[in-house]
Amino acid sequence: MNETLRTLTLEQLNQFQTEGYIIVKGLYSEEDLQRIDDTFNEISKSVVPGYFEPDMSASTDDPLKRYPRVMHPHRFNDTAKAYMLHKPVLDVLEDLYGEEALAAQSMYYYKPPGSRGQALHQDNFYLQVEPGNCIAAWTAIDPATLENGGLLVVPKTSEYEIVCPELADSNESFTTHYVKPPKDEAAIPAIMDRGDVLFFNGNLIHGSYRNKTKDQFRRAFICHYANASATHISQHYRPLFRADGTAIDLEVNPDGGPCGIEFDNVYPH
Ligand SMILES: O=C(O)CCC(=O)C(=O)O
Repeated sequence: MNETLRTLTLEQLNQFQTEGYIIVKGLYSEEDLQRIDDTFNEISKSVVPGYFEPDMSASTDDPLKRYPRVMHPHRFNDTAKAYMLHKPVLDVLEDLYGEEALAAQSMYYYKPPGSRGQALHQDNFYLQVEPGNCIAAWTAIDPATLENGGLLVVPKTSEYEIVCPELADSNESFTTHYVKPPKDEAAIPAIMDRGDVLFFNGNLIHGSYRNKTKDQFRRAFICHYANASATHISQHYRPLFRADGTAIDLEVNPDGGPCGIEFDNVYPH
């Protein structure tokens, strides 16, 4: 056991470093999960301009019109902010980074029955954390399966460079970017129980298929973090937050990324 690790075993740290992801159990109590359920059930009933803009009258042609993802709930809801800074999650991140983590983003996906997935992509294409990388903490609020459109990961692509995306199939993905996995690498499902947290590296290719069930939502609370020694991030993720809830600002990353400066990579991830 490495003395400097707070919560992970050396084996878990090695898995993250070689595969690009790990699933950690037991970071949330059922009481925490119930509080998250209640908070986002309440949010789903109203419009929050700029962050959650459902079409309340939507007929059922696209279930995501009624239940789009909630963007940056920590900017308008204290419970979301508290769970973005959930200490057991920050402790894992500190082990993964080898330094303190700063919270950059929160999101909540309802992913109702029948809704499209999110094509394969790489998070640090959007967040542009430098030097260092972003890490996602993807918490399953419902069990995540292949059938209900749980998360897919392409192992070891954490070693793959950030590439300029192609166009996604809009019949299957609600986002427009698609990153093709390297030859001979395939996406595999991360099967998770309610409350499990999947941590993955910002270069890792990941995404999700359609929710093929007729009656199950596939809810997830998703946060992205930067290492405290990073100096730059894309402008959409500022300010960041320290564990004590205070805001901290990094410089805006002027780098256009692998597509060049003309490319619209500002789509809010
Ligand atoms: O939860 C999903 O379906 C996709 C989420 C995702 O890819 C992300 O947050 O980067």
